[in-house]
Amino acid sequence: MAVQGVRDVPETSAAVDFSAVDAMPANTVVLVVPSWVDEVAATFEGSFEREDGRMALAVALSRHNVERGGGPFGAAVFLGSELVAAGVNLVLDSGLTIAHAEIVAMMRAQRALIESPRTRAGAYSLVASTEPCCQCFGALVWSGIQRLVCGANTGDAEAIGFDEGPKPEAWVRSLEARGITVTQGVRREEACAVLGEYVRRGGVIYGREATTRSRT
Ligand code: AZG
Ligand code: ZN
Repeated sequence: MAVQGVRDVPETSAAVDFSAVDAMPANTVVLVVPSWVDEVAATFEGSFEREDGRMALAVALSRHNVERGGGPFGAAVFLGSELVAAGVNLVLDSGLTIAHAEIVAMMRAQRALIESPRTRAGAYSLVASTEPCCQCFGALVWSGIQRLVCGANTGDAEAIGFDEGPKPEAWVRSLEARGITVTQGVRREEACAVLGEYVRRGGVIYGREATTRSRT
């Protein structure tokens, strides 16, 4: 694994307190979601009644993450119009290459449901500022989520240098065959603007060379 001093990434490190993580025993894996993520979601001025409004939150999360030196991706899990969990890409903060925005949102949603099970039935949706990479595509299949809503597309992420991995060419059809509906291109321009802003700021394009935060 290539080692990158992620703590040197501007702004991100200052915004995150790693002391709790560093105090954890080596047989634990901890993903700390910065408190601003839930603050952004809680103070978001917009309606989640429509898909478009739910995507506005995912894109806003991605934008805030870029402003804090994180990767240009945001996601959220909804039950109907109710926000269950918000996520941003935390690869650079955590040194964990799986910490994509969609994974963070899905893991947080699953944890929220363990802690307070929803009695209301309904379809869960994952709203992602960019279409899922191969990893998040796989995780989505096992999640029980029934709707995927995407902003920017895979080509948009790859155009700025991200490697989104080997997804099946007919990935949308393969999700739909498993009962997961897919909507693409919602607020794509805004989501792409965040990808562009990441490049403009000289953001790190991490990928197959694993990104590891050292304990310093
Ligand atoms: C990514 N693609 C998506 N959709 N989300 C993330 O968090 C990513 N990180 N790298 N590629
Ligand atoms: Zn991913």
